[in-house]
Amino acid sequence: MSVLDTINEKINKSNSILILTHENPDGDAIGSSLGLYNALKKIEKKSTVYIPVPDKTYSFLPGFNEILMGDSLPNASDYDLVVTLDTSDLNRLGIAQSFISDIEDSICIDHHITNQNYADVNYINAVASSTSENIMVVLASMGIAINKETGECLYTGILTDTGGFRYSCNPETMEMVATIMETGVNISKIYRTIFDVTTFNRTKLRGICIDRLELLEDGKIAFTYVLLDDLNKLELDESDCEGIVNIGRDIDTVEVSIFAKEREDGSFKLSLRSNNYVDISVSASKFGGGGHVRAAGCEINMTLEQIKQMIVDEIKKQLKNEEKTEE
Ligand SMILES: [Mn+2]
Repeated sequence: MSVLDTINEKINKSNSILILTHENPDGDAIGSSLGLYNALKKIEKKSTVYIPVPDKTYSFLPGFNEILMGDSLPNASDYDLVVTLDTSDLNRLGIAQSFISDIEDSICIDHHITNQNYADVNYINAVASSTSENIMVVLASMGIAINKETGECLYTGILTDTGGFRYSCNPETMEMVATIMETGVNISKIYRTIFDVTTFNRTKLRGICIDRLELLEDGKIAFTYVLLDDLNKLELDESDCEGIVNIGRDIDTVEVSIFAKEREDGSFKLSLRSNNYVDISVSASKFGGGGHVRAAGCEINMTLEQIKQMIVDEIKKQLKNEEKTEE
């Protein structure tokens, strides 16, 4: 029996399903969870989504208000199947990880190549743009047609994990979006809600960062920062700094963009991005951080001036090495 057939069978015979996803859930985590939830609702299958702290950005999604939130955990004995989504290893489930052993049956649906296969059945398709895309495949194999509610959730997952269709897209991704559009989902409205709509104070914060933006090394490195004081004055928090690192990254001459953000304890959190040839995860790991080739981060407890000098020196070395290999 194929993995999809086994998933189909387990869901069909289950009486009550608990849907879980990773901590600090992103659009794909919340979108795939609510997408599955709405699809199961349509076939009158009882399910609950539990997310301790769901990002309010996604509160427009159908079913968001029915998410079980906070520290009051669901009762394991109320469920006979747990489905984890977009979660590559058990630790990423945070306080919800005990449900994998406490509930009889488990399914994991994910698209991370690093997935640990910790569930009874694991459907891991790392070629897919998102877990939401994998949910589309699972639903199709179960013969469940996508309705508008499910479509809005899954579209949001695909949209956010592809950075607005900028990367990780396959022809299948676009075909799935076409299927979703046929249900009447307003894709422009969702796109605008997620990527364009902001607040006055967030815009002011970006202004401060643009003002402080510096270019170094013939314009190859961009540097800017946010202080706690800026956030306090504008009544913003760390989450409002999302995307600021891209201001530098989008400049034509820039290869590496650095964004430093002061934290409560006086240390700085650095977001690092590269465009074409620098493996920025190498620099991040030298300062105890990590990440991906084009996006990484680290935390350093020093003054802003010291940090800037250290990180810029390190990136300069890497720029020189990469230039040598380019020749
Ligand atoms: Mn994902």
